[in-house]
Amino acid sequence: MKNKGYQAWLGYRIPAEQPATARYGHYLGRLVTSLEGRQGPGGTACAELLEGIEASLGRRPQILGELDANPALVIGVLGETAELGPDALGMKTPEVLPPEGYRILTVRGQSGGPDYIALAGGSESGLLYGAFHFLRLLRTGAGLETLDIREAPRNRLRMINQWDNMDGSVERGYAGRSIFYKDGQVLAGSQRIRDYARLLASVGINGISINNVNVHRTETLLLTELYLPDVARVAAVFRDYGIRLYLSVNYAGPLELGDTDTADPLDPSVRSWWQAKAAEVYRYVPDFGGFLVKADSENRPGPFTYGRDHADGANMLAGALEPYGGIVLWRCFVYNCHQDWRDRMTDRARAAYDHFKPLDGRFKDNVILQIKNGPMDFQVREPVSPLFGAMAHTNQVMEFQITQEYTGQQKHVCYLVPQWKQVLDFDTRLAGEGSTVKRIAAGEVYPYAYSGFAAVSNIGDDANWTGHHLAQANLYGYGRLIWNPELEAEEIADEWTRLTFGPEPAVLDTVKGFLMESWPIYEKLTSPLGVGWMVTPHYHYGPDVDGYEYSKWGTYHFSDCRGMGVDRTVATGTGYTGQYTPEVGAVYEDLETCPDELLLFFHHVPYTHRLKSGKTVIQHIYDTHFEGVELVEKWRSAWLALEGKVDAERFSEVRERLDVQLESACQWRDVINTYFYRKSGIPDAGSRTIY
Ligand code: GCV
Repeated sequence: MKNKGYQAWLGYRIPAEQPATARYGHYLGRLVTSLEGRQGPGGTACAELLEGIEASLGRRPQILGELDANPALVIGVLGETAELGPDALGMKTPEVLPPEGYRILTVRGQSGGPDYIALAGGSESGLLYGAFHFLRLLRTGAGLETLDIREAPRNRLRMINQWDNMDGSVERGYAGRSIFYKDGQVLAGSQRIRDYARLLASVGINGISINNVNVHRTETLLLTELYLPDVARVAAVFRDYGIRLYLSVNYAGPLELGDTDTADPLDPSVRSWWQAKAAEVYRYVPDFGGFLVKADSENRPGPFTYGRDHADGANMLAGALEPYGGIVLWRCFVYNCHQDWRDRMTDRARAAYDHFKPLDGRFKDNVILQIKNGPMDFQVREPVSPLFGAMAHTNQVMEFQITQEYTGQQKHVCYLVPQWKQVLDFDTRLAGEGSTVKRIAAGEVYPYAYSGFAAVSNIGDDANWTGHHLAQANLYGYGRLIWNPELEAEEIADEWTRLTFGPEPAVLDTVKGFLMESWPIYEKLTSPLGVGWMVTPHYHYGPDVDGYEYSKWGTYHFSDCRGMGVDRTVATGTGYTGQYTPEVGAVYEDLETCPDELLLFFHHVPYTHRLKSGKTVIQHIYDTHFEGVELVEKWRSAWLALEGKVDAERFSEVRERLDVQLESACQWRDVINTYFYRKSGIPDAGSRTIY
């Protein structure tokens, strides 16, 4: 018997008390389709509907090749039959569906006409997304009588990046071992991979890179005959779910495999090696997505070694993939990781912009720069990267981190959709007012040939995929949000909770409440006012205020007996604020207008500096740390009150994690408060216990 969390949000339980469900039999007893048993996303859509409807109705629908006089669900690609034609679906040309879009319409039989539900995709992938939408409706007990839905994804690329290594470990993985590899082998035939593809497709993901961006010796061999047959098998699984497969590649691959003497991107032997490699990969995987590359970053090889720049490097790979329609996702996480902490003017936050902005216009059309959402590294709170949107002539995708490296490692609940939502809504002003991140990512501000999102996955082989049951909400939420960035974080939390735990009001309110409070709680405990990095080095869990302070990583808070924070102003600091448009930069530059939550990211201030909230910085630190623990204590009682309302397995597994979270919260409170009390000598106005 699998863990209750294994089905995640796809359990297809129907709430028995919903009156609407009693009427499902009217349409769902019969499925009109030509896709049964077929391979590809259309066949998958059909299989998912059959299984999901059977779980709802208690019986499998009858399959028909054509609609007759009786009500039915009719599925297929738009225009495939008259019932699925633009006229029947009330769609006047030219407003046809984009390939990944779908239409769901209840066609009420008027004057003797047919009575059916049409589910049409712009392509088979669109149909699959529509099928999952339809099943969400069933699972939440929605009525079917007046469906009138038209959906299409706002973003073209909707990717997941696995940071899985072939020894079975997962870099920054907090949910067990890899589902893709074990002991140097690809688990190509694994059911787990298929079930994962299904989870991803159900929230609209259309691309996946299956190995860590840090590509070591064994993973370099993924591009060779040794492993390409396995890669092809994995690609075939994802293909059935409309998801294209990508590989992370080692920039120095030809050199490290001993096939060339150099990895210089302008060297003819290197260029022809990659060309031959691309041809070989496409022989195995004809719809291969392309390469993801981490170059000249954190000691990985790259074009800098040869005096070349990143446009030279990326274009060389892009040229090799071009004949096959493949793309290069080139990461911009490039900075000096051997910095001298004594040097206060070198600013890691500036690095991506300084490296890449001057290269705008030099990249080939099939290169996409992949830019982390913040200028540092997936901290609890960072401003939006000034590079995003700053290159009008270079395709870009934004990279999020679903795995909770700096946000509680799936021991703490930390629902990240509200954080991402703030990023998406941020107005860069790069092409005037309204140049929000979500519009740039969707290719609505500049005519990018490719754009969208990528994110680092949070799953492993733990029975419930994500370690913490509630961390599933982040994987779900990522997919839903990048499909439609207008969705609210709370709406997604509500949807996920209903699908995962059912409609019981007490459970719904409590779980949704946890999700919505969770990021602010983690911020209260760990990263006052945008400063970040006060974590145990390397592990990034638990407090160690000076752990990175005298290190080479460029991640400092500069706390002394008077104050703290990083001066990133143009006037007196590193000049980082100057990388934003003047309107945005001015807001951060000025202490008066800089938002409290980012104050210490942009300014070094005395502990007695008064925030907009009216509190001093030091009192804010004390208060938020006490509040953080109190809130987690409240959560614990709230969860205990759900005993009997949540299945015993998930109840006790979540309770265990909450105990861990509470203990960790106390540690954060006491270490941070004590550290800053000892540094500043300023007592807490509330006279609470500080050590
Ligand atoms: C894959 C951070 C993480 C690394 C990660 C790196 C990256 O530095 O700590 O584990 O490496 O980001 O995004 O490349």
